[in-house]
Amino acid sequence: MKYKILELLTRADGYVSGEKISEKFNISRSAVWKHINALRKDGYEINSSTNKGYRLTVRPDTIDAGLLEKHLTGRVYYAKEIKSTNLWAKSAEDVPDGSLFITESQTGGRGRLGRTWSSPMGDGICMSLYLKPEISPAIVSQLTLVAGLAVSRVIEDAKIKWPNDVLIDDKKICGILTEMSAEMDRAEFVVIGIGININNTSFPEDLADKATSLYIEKGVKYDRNTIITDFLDNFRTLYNDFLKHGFLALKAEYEEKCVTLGRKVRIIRGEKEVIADAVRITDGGELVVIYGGKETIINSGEVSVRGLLGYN
Ligand code: BTX
Repeated sequence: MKYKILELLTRADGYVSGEKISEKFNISRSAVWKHINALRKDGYEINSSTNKGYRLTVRPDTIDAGLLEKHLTGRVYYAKEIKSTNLWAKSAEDVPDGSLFITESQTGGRGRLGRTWSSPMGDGICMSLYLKPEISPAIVSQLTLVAGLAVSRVIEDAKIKWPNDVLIDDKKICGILTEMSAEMDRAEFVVIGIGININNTSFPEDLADKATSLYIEKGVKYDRNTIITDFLDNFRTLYNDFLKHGFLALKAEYEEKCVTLGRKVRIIRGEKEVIADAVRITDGGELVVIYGGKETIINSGEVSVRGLLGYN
């Protein structure tokens, strides 16, 4: 119940009267008071005024597992610090479909191809969604695109760099790493690891020119719980569309948000590098490029794509 009240206060523009809360949830005024006090104990600052009611003024700057669980079909696994939420999710047992592994800080955050993901304490969002979709392993990589699209809906001004980065002004604000355990024709489970830079005030020197955070871009601190719940709600809608209709259903929005298209990209395959023009996305979420006068389809698993203009 306290989370229902919290949501009501979060969405309200100003005060909400105790009477309105008690009517809406069919509980007594003293029960409302009890839940408000429980939220205060959790670190929420809630003003109360005899005439006007209650108003949420400050949210605690920690991940609120109970709140997040309301936006999931599975469970929340929370740790203050962990090596990597992807590794944690992959090694956990009896995990219900639609669960979320989340932490305040990773000591060994992982990127693709053995790269690392910087995850300092309390600044960003480091989380891994655990899903058991009934899909072929061949299309699991498309879930990276679904997650990227969900992030881009939640982060203002965000664009997608195919396949797995979300950028603001050509700087990386989010990275996505999708991993799976599969049999020949069926994915057993999929882990979608998502790192989003939220309240970071600066980055280590080697990242400073290519990474950004919401705080750096917008100049205000953001409530991570609100961003995560928005993400989860958007992801669920997109994921259901994807399971029902395939990536095709999301392609138009993805192309609209994708900054890779129309640019020159560098395609790196092992030691080999070619410069190509990125032209479109296929119905299966692959990137179509032109080089040497020919169209080639690039699958997200096999290459790194770097633009020639700046980092992207
Ligand atoms: P990626 O290989 O595309 O990007 C990794 C590269 O991005 C690094 O080599 C570095 O240049 C740069 N980078 C590192 N940290 C940051 C950062 N905080 N912001 C911007 N750029 C950075 C992208 O891989 C996939 C990242 C997934 C991270 C999530 S966090 C939760 C989950 N657990 C886990 O271990 N990984 C995922």
